[in-house]
Amino acid sequence: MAVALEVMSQFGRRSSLACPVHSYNQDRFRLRRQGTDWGRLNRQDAVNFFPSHLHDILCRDLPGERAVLQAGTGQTNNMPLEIGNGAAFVRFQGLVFEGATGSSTTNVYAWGNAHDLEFSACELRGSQRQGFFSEPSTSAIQIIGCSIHDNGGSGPSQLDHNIYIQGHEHLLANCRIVNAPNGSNVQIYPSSDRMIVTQNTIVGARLDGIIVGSDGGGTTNNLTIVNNVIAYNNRYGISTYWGGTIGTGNLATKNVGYGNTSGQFVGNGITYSLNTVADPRFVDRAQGNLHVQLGSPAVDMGKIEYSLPDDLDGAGRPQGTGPDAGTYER
Ligand SMILES: [Ca+2]
Repeated sequence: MAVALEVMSQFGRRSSLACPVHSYNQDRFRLRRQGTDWGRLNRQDAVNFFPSHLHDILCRDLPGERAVLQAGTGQTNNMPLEIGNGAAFVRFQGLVFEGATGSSTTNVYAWGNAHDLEFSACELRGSQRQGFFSEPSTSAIQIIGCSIHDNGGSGPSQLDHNIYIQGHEHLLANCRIVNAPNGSNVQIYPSSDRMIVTQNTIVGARLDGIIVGSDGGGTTNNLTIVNNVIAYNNRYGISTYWGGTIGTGNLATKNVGYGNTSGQFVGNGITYSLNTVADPRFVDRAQGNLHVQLGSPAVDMGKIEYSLPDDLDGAGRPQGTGPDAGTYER
């Protein structure tokens, strides 16, 4: 798989990219601004451009704008972003990744030894297959405060997921993850270690809210799923599939599960503790408003050790007597 990164602004006239990144697959990286091809950047260009930020690069939208990174067409540039071997300490903020095409594709593809990446306040939408995909060799990827929705639908039945995550020490937090029409919202499989999934609202997958598992030589160990609201998925809230070794050290606690068609918290290889099965009382699920009403079981039930300093709207956490489960604090 390969990529071309094209950057366009929804607002048309200005670029929305504050800086180019340097850590990339340098033979396959391209920036486009208002139809003007900046050409391929090589590593030295980037070093000259940001000499003091060689190992701490921020790639974000400009104030008031929202950059959209789209896939091209064809197998050589079918993913909006590929970030691989040698990429580290890069933060992507406020960007939209959309429209990955092809038979094996994803809006964001992390591979090789890519590590210490951050995606915050981003949106991943409309991929033909996966929304986000990371290989088992990646580590320390943080996906925080993102909206990840409506990815998948063109792959084999049940094999497209909003997030298909593998690797070590990843964090998935404060995200709104909804509508996976051909799979699960989050698939943690088949190989990961020490991942944390906290304070997400996970709704409306064809299959599970979160599925955890193994296959071949890998397995999923030391996973913590905490402070999430997982509701109205069309199979389980959380479930497991162990095609290989059953994982150890996996814990799901302080989550709210409700309305998942086949069951809420099931499967061996995870210790379930102190989860709640009750209606989270979304404000208006039909209209996509997944804030919770007063009296929701999600309110104040979260573990403070896994709570972020603010919610998806930027409101401070915790409000009231404790942090809420899910993406929104009240
Ligand atoms: Ca609260």
